[in-house]
Amino acid sequence: MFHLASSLYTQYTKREQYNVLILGLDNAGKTTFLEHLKLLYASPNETKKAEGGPDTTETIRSKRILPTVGQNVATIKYEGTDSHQFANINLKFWDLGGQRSLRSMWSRYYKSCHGIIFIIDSTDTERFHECYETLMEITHDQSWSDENNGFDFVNVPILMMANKQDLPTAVDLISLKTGYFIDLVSELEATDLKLLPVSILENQGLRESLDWLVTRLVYNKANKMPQYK
Ligand code: G3D
Repeated sequence: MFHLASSLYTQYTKREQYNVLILGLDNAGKTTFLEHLKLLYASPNETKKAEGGPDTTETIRSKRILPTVGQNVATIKYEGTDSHQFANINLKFWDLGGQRSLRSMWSRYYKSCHGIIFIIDSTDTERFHECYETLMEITHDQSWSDENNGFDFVNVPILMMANKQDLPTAVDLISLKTGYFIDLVSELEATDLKLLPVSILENQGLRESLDWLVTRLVYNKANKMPQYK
């Protein structure tokens, strides 16, 4: 009886873990994103949920965020805006660094990832084309083919975050979708891709973005099984 109760308890409290890569060019806001998430969501070993809002914006502004050399990893305990939806989910994030020299390492992580967040600096129009090319390389990388019946195309959801929308020089979502990234959006719209406007520094759109991503990760579960912790 004890064993039955114990296994039911374990079954009930077991958490699904999804691995998510945070990619994008250098200076896009990847490290700031991970640091802000750590403030907004509790880690799996903590019980109390951190509160979001202006406080986290102040904290993140006062932090000295250094460019990522190597990798920056953190796990959070996800809690959706509708708390009854998708309980018991951990998200493990990998910020791999965006300098050109580090990008060749990204593909090593594709096989074990369940989703990708690609962050764009919406003010850096000169590098939009580089963003486009980088995303094309990611989505068509050879390493997807091993688990995709030889079809070398991405098989996990991609969330594109158009960051720094708080700045007056930021290009807005409509212009990004219908202008700079029109080819990308039309080429990838049949896949699991979403482009959302955010300000990581100001905590605008972060929870909504994660809600979209988690919905898609769970939807893609049959294709890419989570780990159970
Ligand atoms: P990276 O990890 O992708 O290289 P970082 O990028 O997280 O180091 O961020 C690069 C710079 O962009 C940082 O400024 C950071 O504060 C800023 N940044 C990140 N997100 C936002 C945002 O939403 N709005 C604004 N205005 N700035 C943002 P510094 O000055 O430290 O280089």
